[in-house]
Amino acid sequence: MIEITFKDGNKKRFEKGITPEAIAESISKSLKKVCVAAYVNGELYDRNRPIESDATVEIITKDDEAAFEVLNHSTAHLMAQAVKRLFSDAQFGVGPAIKDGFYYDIATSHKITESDLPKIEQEMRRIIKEQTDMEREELSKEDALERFKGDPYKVELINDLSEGETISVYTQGEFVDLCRGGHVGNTRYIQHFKLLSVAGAYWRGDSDRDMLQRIYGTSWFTKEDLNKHLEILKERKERDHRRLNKQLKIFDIYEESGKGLAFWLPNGYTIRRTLEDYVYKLERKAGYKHVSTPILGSKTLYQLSGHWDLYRDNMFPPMKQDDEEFVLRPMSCPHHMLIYRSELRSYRDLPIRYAEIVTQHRYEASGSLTGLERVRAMTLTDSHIFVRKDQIKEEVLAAYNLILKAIEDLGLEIDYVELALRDDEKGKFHSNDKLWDEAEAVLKALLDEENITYKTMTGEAAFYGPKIDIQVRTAMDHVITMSTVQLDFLMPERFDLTYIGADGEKHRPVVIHRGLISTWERLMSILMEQYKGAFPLWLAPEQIKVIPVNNEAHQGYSETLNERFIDEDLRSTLDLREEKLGYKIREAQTQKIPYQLVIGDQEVENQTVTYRRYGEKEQVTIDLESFIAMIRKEIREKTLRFSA
Ligand code: TSB
Ligand code: ZN
Repeated sequence: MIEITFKDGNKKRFEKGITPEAIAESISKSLKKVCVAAYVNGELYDRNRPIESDATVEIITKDDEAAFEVLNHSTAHLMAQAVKRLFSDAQFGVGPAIKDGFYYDIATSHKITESDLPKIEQEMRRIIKEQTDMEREELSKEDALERFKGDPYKVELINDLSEGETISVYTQGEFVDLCRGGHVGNTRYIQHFKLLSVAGAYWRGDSDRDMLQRIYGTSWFTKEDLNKHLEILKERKERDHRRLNKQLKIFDIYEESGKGLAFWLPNGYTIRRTLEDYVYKLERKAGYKHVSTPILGSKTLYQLSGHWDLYRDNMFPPMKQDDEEFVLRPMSCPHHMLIYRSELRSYRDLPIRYAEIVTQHRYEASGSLTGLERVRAMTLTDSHIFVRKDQIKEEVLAAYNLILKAIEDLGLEIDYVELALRDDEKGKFHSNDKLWDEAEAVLKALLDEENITYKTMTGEAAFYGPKIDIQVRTAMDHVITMSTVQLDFLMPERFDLTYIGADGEKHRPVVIHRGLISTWERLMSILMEQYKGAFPLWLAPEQIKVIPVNNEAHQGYSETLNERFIDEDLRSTLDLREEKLGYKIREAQTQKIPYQLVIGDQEVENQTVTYRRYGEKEQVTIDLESFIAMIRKEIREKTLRFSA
């Protein structure tokens, strides 16, 4: 007999070899029904794995997060078995459970496409009907290597296991897989799943190694949960900026020109220029001075700043010319340090706020590139603010509040605020502990004093200092950084920046790095997803479309209107194509143009306009001057209309 201790401290004796499922049954029939697996002394056990000695046991039921993982991981195995039956040369990499499902990486000569997925699902259902047990077995390293010989991926995984680690394999029918567990115990427990997509994935994420084929799927305990999840996925897909872009034509990325290098198309570039004007104005009001600095910098500049040592992985390699080496800048901070250093500064000059809309390049892993959200060439709404220590708090707060104002004007939603600190990973952060401790303490105290709710993340700081990041959630459920305020005690040291204090002595300033509303690229992806293309009037690439009912009769007045709107700095176009009126109106509708004007006899005669606002049904006729006044007001106030 063995003694089992439960979470609540209760103890009970059982036969040696009792399984979690049998323990659950001994408590109640209904617990057995929802028992998926168990933690036995903290280790994940399958429901059918015998317990051999005294232990604490916590039953995992369907509602626990761990159960979802067990189910999805089991479904990955089931899928692998089905794939192996269909494509007999298939070999397998790793197949973990992930946030909303699972994937498995597969090597096979068959090019797997989405059209294969129903076939694989069908084979999976066949295996479910076979009600195959998933049985665990523990092996020595030699036996494991013997079992998987001829399977290079599994052999590599086995060889990488540390000494003394238990090696377990799971057998279900003819299919054997190296796996830590846990599993659901029998294929019949897998019912409500769907295979979702196929992608390429390098073996162990290393672009120098084999490219495998990855199938993604998702598995749930009830049909309702599965359907609910599929509905969410569908909505996400529809809101994905890469998909919306097909209609909106904001940007494009061409294989021939390079991955992660976005081109701005007319619609996108119009929005970008509008945003540029907006940012310059906002910053002028807040006391920033605008500068412009070169995109190329000498390698020595980046050695001095610390980027070369601590940020090189994110930089494109240097270019050699004559005796000099240059890099494409990944950041503009060093340039702004030089401007600061070029003059003698007094304590009375501070704060000095240099702002620049900076084009920069970063080497991002090709697998991480996502439309406009993560690119390799980007233009950042950047600033470096040089302050005395006694000005840190005020200036960080001012920067933070300016960010909030911009986010509000843009109608965006913040997911949360993050305080990003360093951890002890080598080669990622500068090594002066004293400077780190001071900078981290200042930011933390500031957030606490201001009652700003935030999450702390270690290991996410910049190499030069801690940051406050403002995070948003994308359609694909990625959390990404939109805005940032960073405290830097390092670069002022490395550049030997000083100012003359009231005491006549030299002092060291502190630098605040501030990203206002991210890069144009990332911001545009966020705006597209937020508005699904129905941009508020002030941002809309085309604000007014003038459509004459009849070209011959109404062209003159329509042209007058269009020119007048353009003179008023409104983005208006005239549709004189030989198309049917209904067609033109529908097209303006699908392009989500905020104001569609239909001009006929009445309008010409009365010098009025008849408009329909995007997303609204009724048509309104008003005189021209009132229309212009209304539009200008809507632009000035940056009115948000959630009519997407
Ligand atoms: C704020 N030196 C600071 C600057 O002064 C800096 O560069 N900080 S950063 O590294 O955090 O980047 C600033 C912002 O750029 C990020 O907050 C993020 O919004 C945006 N960004 C970073 N990488 C990418 C990328 N690959 N694609 C698009 N935008 C990016
Ligand atoms: Zn910077």
